[in-house]
Amino acid sequence: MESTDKRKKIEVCFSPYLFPLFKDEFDIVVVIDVLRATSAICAAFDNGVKELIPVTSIEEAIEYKSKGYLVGAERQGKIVDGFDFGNSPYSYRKPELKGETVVLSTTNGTKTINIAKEAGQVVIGALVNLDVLCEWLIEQDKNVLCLCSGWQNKFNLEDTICAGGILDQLLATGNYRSEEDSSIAAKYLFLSAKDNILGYLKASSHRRRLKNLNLNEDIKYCLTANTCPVIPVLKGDKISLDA
Ligand code: 3SL
Repeated sequence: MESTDKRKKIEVCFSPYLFPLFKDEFDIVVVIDVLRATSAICAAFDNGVKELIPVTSIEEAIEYKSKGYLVGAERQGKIVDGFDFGNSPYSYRKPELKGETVVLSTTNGTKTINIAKEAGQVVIGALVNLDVLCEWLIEQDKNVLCLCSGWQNKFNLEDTICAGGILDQLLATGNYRSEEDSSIAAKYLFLSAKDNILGYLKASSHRRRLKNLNLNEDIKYCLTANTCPVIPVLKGDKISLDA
């Protein structure tokens, strides 16, 4: 019997590894990599970057570099030798990047963006654009999957908390439903963390990894909600602002 429930679905997938189990049921995929790829992408667009090309491999990044593009590349939290910048949101806030096209390759985030495009419209999500993103998703009125980039296919706390924040706002409208335990877990993690996300993540694996690289300012930037009111969407192979 056909369901009479007309509400749209919102669910959370903890890692790209689990994505094949979800991918056929959603219209919009929100790719989340709070530390730091999707926060850096939001920072870039908030600064007026025109387009950003997310590439999976360093080989592709090298090819773009040889064609004269500005290219950022990060592996294991560090800038890859020979590239213009890495994955710090502050690198993407430089005035000289306004109006430019930038290429970016990161350990997990850009890989996840390229995986997600098989499934539906891809939009970039982070804590820095949380509220505007939720408003935009609600306007679209479609089935939404929050896809956490995690760390090398493993679960991570910061992406799950951000996904839980999105779920919380969409469910509050009464126009969405959610059934998966991953979504319930994400929502409860967000509710426990929301008043002090920085403190909540103190012991988290990637926060420790970045802290060891002296990237505390980046961590603070990425964990501060609603500083970049932008909606970056993937169109073909390029990310640009939703028109
Ligand atoms: O994995 C990624 O895409 C990066 O965000 C990792 S890092 O924060 O630059 O270490």
